Amino acid sequence: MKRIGLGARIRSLFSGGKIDEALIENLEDILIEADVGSRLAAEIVADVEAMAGRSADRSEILQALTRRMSESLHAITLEPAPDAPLTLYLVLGVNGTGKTTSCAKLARYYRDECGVNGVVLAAGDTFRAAAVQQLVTHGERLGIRVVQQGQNADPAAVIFDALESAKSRGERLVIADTAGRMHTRTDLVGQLAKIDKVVRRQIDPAHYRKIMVIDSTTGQNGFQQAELFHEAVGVDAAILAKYDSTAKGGIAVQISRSLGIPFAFLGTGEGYEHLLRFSAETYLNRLIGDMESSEIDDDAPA
Ligand SMILES: Nc1nc2c(ncn2[C@@H]2O[C@H](COP(=O)(O)OP(=O)(O)OP(=O)(O)O)[C@@H](O)[C@H]2O)c(=O)[nH]1
Ligand SMILES: [Mg+2]
Repeated sequence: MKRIGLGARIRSLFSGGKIDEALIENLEDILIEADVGSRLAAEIVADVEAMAGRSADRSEILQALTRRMSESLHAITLEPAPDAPLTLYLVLGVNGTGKTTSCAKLARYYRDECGVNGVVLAAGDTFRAAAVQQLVTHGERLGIRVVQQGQNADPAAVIFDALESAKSRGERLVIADTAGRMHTRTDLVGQLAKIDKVVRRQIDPAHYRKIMVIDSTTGQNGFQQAELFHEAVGVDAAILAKYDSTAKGGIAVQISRSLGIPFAFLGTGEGYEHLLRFSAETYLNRLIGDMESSEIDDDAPA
């Protein structure tokens, strides 16, 4: 899949060579369109303007841009501690962001790439029968055990069951899916807080993380989602999903900078292996791209 990256747009902006007021305004617009957020966009542009005074060239401008964005990004490595008997990752977010797919990707990643012995999936989205089935299907394809109690079961009970059975089997990581819920629905977000409260009694908080999945194609709305979930339950880390499907994705900078939520992974496709560990470099390479190439090829190895 090809997309026109920010870098290509910025490159064409500077192709005339002359750095004037119109160009600076255009740069600000491009950054805002990429969901970097108006405040940070203004800061970056102020940097560029300062450089323009001493006739900066294109590569210097890209450097300033990359540096400013990098400074705003927090990355986190999420891995079960080697000495932890059991770790729980609770995956949450609004509807359709990529939670269930991310649960499956995480299960594969921890088993195959981190060598975690005993990874279990918990079907904590009990709102729809199809949601349970979706996770069960992933489990079958991956050869990973899925704990489920069917539709309408209490999600906290499903996760409890997963933790208890994992303990007795000596398994080390439970990844729990949850139902998608609108961030604006306080009752639904409240239910999540309840799950969190119940679960906290069963697992050592040092080995329990809440991971929010943000859909990079939803734009500015992703910021409000993160803000409200963070207020309600405290988000430990985020996954920026569907990063392959947009030339935007600047929302991660805003979320990281304003809310202090670190990013752990990037979702870069629908396949199980389409999960990259988040780093400012990987993220910005894809967002801004290489000034020398006009397109980012998502099929290329990361
Ligand atoms: N291109 C692309 N598609 C993705 C990615 N992650 C998830 N998807 C797709 O997004 C759609 C929704 O994914 P789900 O995992 O079902 O999302 P969800 O958050 O569990 O949805 P609900 O349970 O309905 O709230 C599916 O078609 C996935 O294949 C990604 O990183 N890239
Ligand atoms: Mg789901």
